[in-house]
Amino acid sequence: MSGRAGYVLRANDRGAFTVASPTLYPHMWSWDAGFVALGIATVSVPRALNELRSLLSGQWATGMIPHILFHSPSDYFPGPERWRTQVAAARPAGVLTSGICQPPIHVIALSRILHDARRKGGADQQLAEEFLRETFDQWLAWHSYLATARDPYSYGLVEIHHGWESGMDDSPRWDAAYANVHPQPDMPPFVRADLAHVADPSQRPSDAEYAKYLWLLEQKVRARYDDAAYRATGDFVMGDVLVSALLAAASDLLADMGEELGIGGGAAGGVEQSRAIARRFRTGVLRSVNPETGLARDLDLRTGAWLDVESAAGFAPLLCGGDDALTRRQRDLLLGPRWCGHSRLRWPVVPSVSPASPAFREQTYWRGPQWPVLNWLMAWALNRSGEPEAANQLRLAGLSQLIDCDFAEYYQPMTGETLGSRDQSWTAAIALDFLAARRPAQRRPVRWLTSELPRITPTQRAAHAAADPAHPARVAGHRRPQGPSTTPQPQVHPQQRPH
Ligand code: 9WN
Repeated sequence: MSGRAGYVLRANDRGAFTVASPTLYPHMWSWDAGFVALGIATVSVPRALNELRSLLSGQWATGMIPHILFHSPSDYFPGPERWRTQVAAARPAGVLTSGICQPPIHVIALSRILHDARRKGGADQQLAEEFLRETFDQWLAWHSYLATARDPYSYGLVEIHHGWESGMDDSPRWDAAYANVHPQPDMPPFVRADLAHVADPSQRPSDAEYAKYLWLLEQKVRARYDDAAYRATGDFVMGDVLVSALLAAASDLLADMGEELGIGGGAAGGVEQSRAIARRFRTGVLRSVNPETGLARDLDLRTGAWLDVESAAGFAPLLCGGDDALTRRQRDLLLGPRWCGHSRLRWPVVPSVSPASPAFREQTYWRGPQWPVLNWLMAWALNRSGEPEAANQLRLAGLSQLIDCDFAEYYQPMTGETLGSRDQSWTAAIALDFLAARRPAQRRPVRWLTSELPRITPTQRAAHAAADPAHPARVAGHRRPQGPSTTPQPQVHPQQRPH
């Protein structure tokens, strides 16, 4: 398996970067690149670092890392001519990109690469530490972009402007949001290219969903990719718990690595900024948890409504930590009969939506199928939370699922059938990482929270809306009046560092 995974990554290597898959996704995708880099690090630390270096070449002046870097022409749609990022002053020179972002997995990947490099020692260690010194400020700028431009009212949740930004394009997490997305007749016509690359169109989002994806893209262009302008005019403004949890975890790691190498010191330095970002978003994630289900929830920032959908994003608290009792509860839930332990699953691997949920669809994209990278994330989180046995259970099940070495994009959970693209880079990469299995469990209790978040009550949101014409609640109010959320707001109590 490891030989075949290596061949897949080698075949998808275009020199300084890896395409997400050979035909369906012939470009560099942001969060794919993070997983790819950590997998490649098991074989070559320098090549893994180059992957991240290439990705950073597309960073915008705002700090945003775009979700696609278009290094060469292809039939992928929507390509650069549709994104028209030349309207944005902040776009990078020298490489064409999309104009939205994806989950911030990169510094988590970098910490794994550094770990491998230190284990190998010598030139690898030197290269990795040098890379971190060189790029620390760029990673901090990326995280700071998410923490400011995408959380202007300090709610502790990263605001996303498109389902693609969540990485889980058509997840039922976003059904309520997309119900408010209305493509207008002046949207340029389009022809999809993705369906030519899959065996069965029902594995992909529908045409109606695509029209909405393209309409949001159009709204971003019309706002000239200015986040505040989009906030005031765009149809999709959602607080994403998974992105927020990854930001918290990645910010912790950036601070840890900075401290170890003596980078970004001082009270106003990068280490402190990273710690503050981690605290804010961890608190935001924890207070999104529905006490009844034990799952974290996304927040519709236009209406103030928490969204109860049984998607794998509900396990966000497992990724960022902060509440040991909740971590144990989520571990049991994840391994239990609504999730990995569901009796009809071919492999006990995390599905994108609980098979017990009415929203579950067994072969439609992010509506149920199993995505190996999600399983990797859960195993990583369990290891980090001091749950090595549970983590190993997911790792072994994940490897069993990949035994045919197709390295598919996603899997039919009941039959184990491969779906979507084959030879998907990130699937091969996580197989390499799972196979290396060289890392001891690292218990890292994280309890730092903040008491400084404003409460997301109707009153508080009204105050923010009154003060800011671009506040999503105000915009939603103008267009389609919504009742205030009546969901009780869970309280988060700040806790102290345990050691
Ligand atoms: C849109 C590349 C990407 C992944 C996403 C996955 C899919 C793109 C698409 O492929 O999205 O970004 O065209 O469907 O949903 O998570 O990064 O693998």
